[in-house]
Amino acid sequence: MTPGGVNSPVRAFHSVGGTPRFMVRGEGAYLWDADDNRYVDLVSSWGPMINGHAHPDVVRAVQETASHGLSFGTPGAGEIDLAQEIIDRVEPVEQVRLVNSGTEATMSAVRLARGFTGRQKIVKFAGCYHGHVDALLASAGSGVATLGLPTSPGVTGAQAADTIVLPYNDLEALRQVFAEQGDEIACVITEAAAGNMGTVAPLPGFNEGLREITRAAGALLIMDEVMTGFRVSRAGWFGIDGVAGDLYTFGKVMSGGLPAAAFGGRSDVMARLAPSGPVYQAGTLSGNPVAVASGLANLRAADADTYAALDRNSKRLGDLLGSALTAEGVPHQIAYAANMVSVFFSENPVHNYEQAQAQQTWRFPPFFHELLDRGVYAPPSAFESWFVNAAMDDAAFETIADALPHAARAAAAATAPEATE
Ligand code: KE4
Repeated sequence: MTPGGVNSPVRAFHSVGGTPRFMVRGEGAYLWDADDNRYVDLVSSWGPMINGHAHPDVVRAVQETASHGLSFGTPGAGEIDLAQEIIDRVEPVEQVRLVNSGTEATMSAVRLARGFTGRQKIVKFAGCYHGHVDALLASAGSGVATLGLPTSPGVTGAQAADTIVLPYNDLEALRQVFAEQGDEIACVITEAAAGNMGTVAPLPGFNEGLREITRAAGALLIMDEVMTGFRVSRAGWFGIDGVAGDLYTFGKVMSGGLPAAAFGGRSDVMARLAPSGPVYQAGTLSGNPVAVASGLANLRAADADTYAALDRNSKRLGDLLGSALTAEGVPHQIAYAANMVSVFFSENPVHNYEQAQAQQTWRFPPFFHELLDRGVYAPPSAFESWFVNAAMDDAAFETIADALPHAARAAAAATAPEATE
């Protein structure tokens, strides 16, 4: 019926084994599966649900908007309000175009950067995932890393020929590439903080270096904030380090859980987009009134207390993870990028994809399943970030704290697979 039984590979539990849970309901910090098992949700739909599931303001906004019709294919007031909310929050963003997924956002932003600069080459970093755009799937993170795919069949040499892949957090490698071919490079696209190889924060000065090197060469800097946007602060990662990109991509939180995403940035660059300019980009359901209502309500429900709760809950989760694994003597790193968090089964800190891949991933499946069996739904992959939400209360953390010693013991007892010839 559906390849692999899922509509997105990382949901298939391939890297952890077992049977994916079919979730039927979410409320606050919890999900329920089709067998009425309850879980504390640490995936939050891969980011959007910062206010928890079925937040009343979001549900009401969706219900009210839907009652007036679902889609008109015309401009509508809601899309202006959502664009304004994004512009008000992220100072370098002067104009916004709404789309339906993060993939569409990054695909469109890269096309715009090429159109604006008249250049062809793009730079991305290994382990960063920017959606399943042909030109960006090389050495990608998330599901590509989870399934151990080097890149993806179907992406032709021509489509990837202009993509330069460098190690994340390596400014020297970037300087070298720009010294050799800087005048051919349209853009550098980076996750403002990497969350798709596990959580890997930019080292101090890395994002500043990207800004300086791209500006000097007349290339654009695309900050992919699909995951970090409106989660790590009300202004996303820009609110953390203040490094201004030329273009941004957003999704997840700004969708409230419905299909909505966006790209935006400098008005002189965005002016090149059709119909103002020649760079074509379009979408039947772009700015869909119901999706826009969901995103707007989700953003408006996220006040200072929400962001304080996200920060507090992320630290509390990380502390619980660390103490349980330490108690069982399991080699691990608890990695943070603001309030994004993940665990690497590694003796050493992880600053790039090669180091992430070197972790003892074989410890993850038993760890994951012990949590799952005890009512904690963690991301089913060692190459993902864990997502807290503001609805997590003491009861939720008690469930996590009760499950973790069992999960840590399972991780400790895990044995490395026989080395294959
Ligand atoms: P979507 O096309 O999945 O809406 O967004 C792609 C994307 C772009 N940029 C970043 C930084 C992202 O994290 C993503 C999507 N993230 C993954 C989670 N690691 C989506 C989960 C999935 O593929 O099912």
